[in-house]
Amino acid sequence: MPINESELILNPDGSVYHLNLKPEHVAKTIIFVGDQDRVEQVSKHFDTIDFKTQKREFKTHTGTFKGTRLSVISTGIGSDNIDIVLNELDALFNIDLKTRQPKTELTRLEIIRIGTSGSLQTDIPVDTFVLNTHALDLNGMLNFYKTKSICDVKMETAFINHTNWHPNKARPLLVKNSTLLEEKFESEVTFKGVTATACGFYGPQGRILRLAVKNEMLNEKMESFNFNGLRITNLEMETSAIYGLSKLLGHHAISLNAIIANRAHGTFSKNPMQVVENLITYTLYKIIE
Ligand code: R1P
Repeated sequence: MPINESELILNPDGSVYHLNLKPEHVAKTIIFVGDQDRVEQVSKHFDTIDFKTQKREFKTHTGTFKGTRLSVISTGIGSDNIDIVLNELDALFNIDLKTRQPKTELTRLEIIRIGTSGSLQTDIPVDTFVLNTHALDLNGMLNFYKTKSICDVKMETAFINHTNWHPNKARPLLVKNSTLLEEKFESEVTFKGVTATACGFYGPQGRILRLAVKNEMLNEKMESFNFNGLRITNLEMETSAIYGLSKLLGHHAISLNAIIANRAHGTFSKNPMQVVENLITYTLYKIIE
């Protein structure tokens, strides 16, 4: 059965609805950044830029870096956007857009997030890099999919008990990165650990300006959580959706974070642009290694 026009929406030129992309516009290795302005910050390093487009917060540049074909796409903020980006990217490769049928031979993409994030640990200071081995979906997005095969139920239960997670909130699902990409991108300069992926920036990450939060202890509980040596290193807003959907769709994914805030110390980087620039260069050279 072909997928209905209402479910897989195409623009008049045949491109996918939100990303404005056709299959030939995208490389199989794709860098995700949150901020649209970070797309240029990455593609300024390319030898060539062969394709550019933008719709809403989704900006894409495709070109080559030292001869390797790459795309860089901005996802905007949040896991709701990741749901759009990953499903539409997968459709470009793994659904025949003419017949609207899934292909039998699937393409596996490599997805690398270059993000910014706040550290929860006193020993992971600002201006460092964190590579996430796992992500804890605190935002509820993955609960809409059948995730049983990809989650670590034991660790989730330990987290629920340790943090007194409210029973009416969506279950925090724990998903893993691609081991292959972890081995490729880790080095002596990367801290490693679990990221917690929140559904907001203030209350959902325990930031109190004028509003009280229900669980004031949540960040401290996350900081002290330890499951067989795995600890929660950082908080951001996309990685669990990237890891979960990539696993379900059969793609490789890794999330690299420039630590620009330290929540335990209450500090913020004096030069966040520089640490992001350093992570971009680090990532590009690791891709071609
Ligand atoms: C919040 O300021 C945004 O920054 C972080 C969070 O995940 C959220 O998207 O990541 P990016 O810098 O990749 O957008």
